[in-house]
Amino acid sequence: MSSVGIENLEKIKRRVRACDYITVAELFLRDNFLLERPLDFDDIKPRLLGHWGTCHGINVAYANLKSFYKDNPNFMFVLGPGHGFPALQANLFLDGDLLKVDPLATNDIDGLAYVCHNFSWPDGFPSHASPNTPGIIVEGGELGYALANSYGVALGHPEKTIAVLIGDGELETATALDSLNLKSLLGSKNNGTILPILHLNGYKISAPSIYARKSERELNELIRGFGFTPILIDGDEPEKFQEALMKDVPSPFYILKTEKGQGGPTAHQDAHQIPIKYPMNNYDDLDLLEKWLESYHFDELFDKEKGFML
Ligand SMILES: Cc1ncc(C[n+]2csc(CCOP(=O)(O)OP(=O)(O)O)c2C)c(N)n1
Ligand SMILES: [Mg+2]
Repeated sequence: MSSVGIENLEKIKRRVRACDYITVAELFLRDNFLLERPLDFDDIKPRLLGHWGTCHGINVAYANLKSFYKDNPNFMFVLGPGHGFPALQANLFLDGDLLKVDPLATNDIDGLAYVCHNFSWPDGFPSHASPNTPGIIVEGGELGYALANSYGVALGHPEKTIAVLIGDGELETATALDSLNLKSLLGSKNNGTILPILHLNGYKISAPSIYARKSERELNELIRGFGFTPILIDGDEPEKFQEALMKDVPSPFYILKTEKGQGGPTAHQDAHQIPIKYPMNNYDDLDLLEKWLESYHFDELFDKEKGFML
């Protein structure tokens, strides 16, 4: 029997579904954000530019951490793979954090339309996390700095807990890999707690990541060598994630294993950026996108006037 309440687990799942839907809507849609009529070519952005593959894992991590740490002011989430901005933006919108700095991001259909239409759009939001993103300390685009920046923020702040999501491709950068040594240098009671989460989705752009090709034992030994205790979260079941967060071990290092592009129409190596190429002028692609969006049943999660129902 799980010690995590069923109600909480359901809430986490609904939140992930909502954020996955918004992520896909940001990437593809310029109109018809609630699918109130059949999708048309005119509803699709003419130029599709963004990254899907990393986003489901980000939504899973965000929802689980938010549920566990609630609104603890000393907790912080740092995202390494800033190309996953549509997922980050979906979460900031859902929590009302975007609204605090942007009065147009209201919790209703107008706010949803604003967030989705303007993602990766001229004079709108960029495609990657940027200095305009509320709460940002790591700009998207250049991988590798998330861990080092987080250790910097935690320096002299023992009250802080910072969860840092690192891509498995990102961990191949010299910066990210060597930042694991900061555990020996700065992992003291005078500084805050760093919780690294390796997002083991198997791939970097289209090639397999080195860490995903290591055996579980080999990867665990590597992590132990840096002074951390590896904790595998195999799959995106919130029950497993919550139980992992509850584990009382020194210096945990979570390994979140998901499928790259999970929930989308293509797997792994084809899921990195835009997994459906021509929904703006090809009926098969348009149909595929419509089915993908419908699979989240967003109408159960969002009301036009009242906003999120989670
Ligand atoms: C320092 C650096 N090198 C290369 C890139 C180009 N790049 C963008 S995304 C990406 C793949 C990242 O893979 P991973 O960290 O595994 O993220 P995910 O699989 O979740 O997309 C790469 C290499 C970059 N952004 N920064
Ligand atoms: Mg990866």
